[in-house]
Amino acid sequence: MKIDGIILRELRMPLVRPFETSFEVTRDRRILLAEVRSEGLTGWGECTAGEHPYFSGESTDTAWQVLLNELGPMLAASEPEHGGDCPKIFRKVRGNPMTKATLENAIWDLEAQREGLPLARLLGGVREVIPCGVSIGIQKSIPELMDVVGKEVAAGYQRIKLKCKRGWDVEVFESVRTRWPEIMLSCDANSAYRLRDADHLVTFDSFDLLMIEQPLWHDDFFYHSMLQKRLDTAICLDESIGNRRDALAAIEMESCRIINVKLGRVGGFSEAIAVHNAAQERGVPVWCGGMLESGIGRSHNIALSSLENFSLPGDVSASERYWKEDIIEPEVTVSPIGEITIPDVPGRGFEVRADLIEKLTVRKEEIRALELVGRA
Ligand code: OSB
Ligand code: MG
Repeated sequence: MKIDGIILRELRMPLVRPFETSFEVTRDRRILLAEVRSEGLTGWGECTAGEHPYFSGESTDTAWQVLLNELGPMLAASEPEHGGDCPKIFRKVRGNPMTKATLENAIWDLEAQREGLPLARLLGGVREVIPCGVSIGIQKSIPELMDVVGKEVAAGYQRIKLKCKRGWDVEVFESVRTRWPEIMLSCDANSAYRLRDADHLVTFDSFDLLMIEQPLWHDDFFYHSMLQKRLDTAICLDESIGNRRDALAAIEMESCRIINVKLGRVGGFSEAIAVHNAAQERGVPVWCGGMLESGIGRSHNIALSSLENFSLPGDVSASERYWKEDIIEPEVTVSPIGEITIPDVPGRGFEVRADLIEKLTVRKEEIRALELVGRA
């Protein structure tokens, strides 16, 4: 397909409530979207980089720069037939997976429209509905957390994940477990602990957690494998898994028993499918992580979650948990039994709300293919 134009936008979107992790508090999202035009169709991609380079080395600003000056020109000068052609097109650029995913996913989004296929089917997805969980940020107090958990359990979510850190862990798990002995419960430390905390982490075993997500360093396999030997609870790796090779290494080293697949973190749909397949072949279940996405990234996460080995509930939840108004139509909704139905229409299955997107845009750069080629 010939690329007729690429438009970058930054949207300012306030979250309906702040989201606190072990490393930051997010109130307002700076959402970076790429709109890729080709032969009368428009594909959309969302960059999942954070406002600051804290979760990974990428941020909204680094992504903007790399899209504008490097990846955009490369894509415009190429004629990709498939989303899967993108990793080769971007090969010269090292790192920057969330930035690459922005464009690659837009091409898959385009391809699904061109082929008249639901994006989920183009990716090889087999599920008609996906199981959903929620990721609950660190709260001001345990009573406030209990209210939030109560609401999400009542809404039907199948798995509750609690963000944790030193000082917000065992006491919190104890309270939630005592009140809800039966729910599927997990925690996510976002690298808040060190190996010297191993004795403390072993005490997490008494709360029947489905998993402990990324307890140690963001780029580590080795120390996680040492920790996993001491834990009954499964470790799930998020930050550490950047691609298929990482997944293979982590599985081989027994650094984890579960993998969180994030579409941006692994560089787009091609690598996400590769991680999924590698894990599936080795009997390791995966689930789809979230990065506080707008409806565009969310719709892509939903499509990805339709693959067979996404057998555990993901952090893919309803639009209303994040936004007063989402930028897609219809918004993402979750059924009373905690499921999202995979759209059975061509493309991503959620229309973009162009007027709302325009209204929320704080920065926009439109570049035509020719100019882009000149810059390459
Ligand atoms: O580690 O999963 C994470 C959000 C920002 C950065 C890292 C993480 C998260 C989440 C949010 O847990 C999940 C969601 O989108 O609801
Ligand atoms: Mg995580």
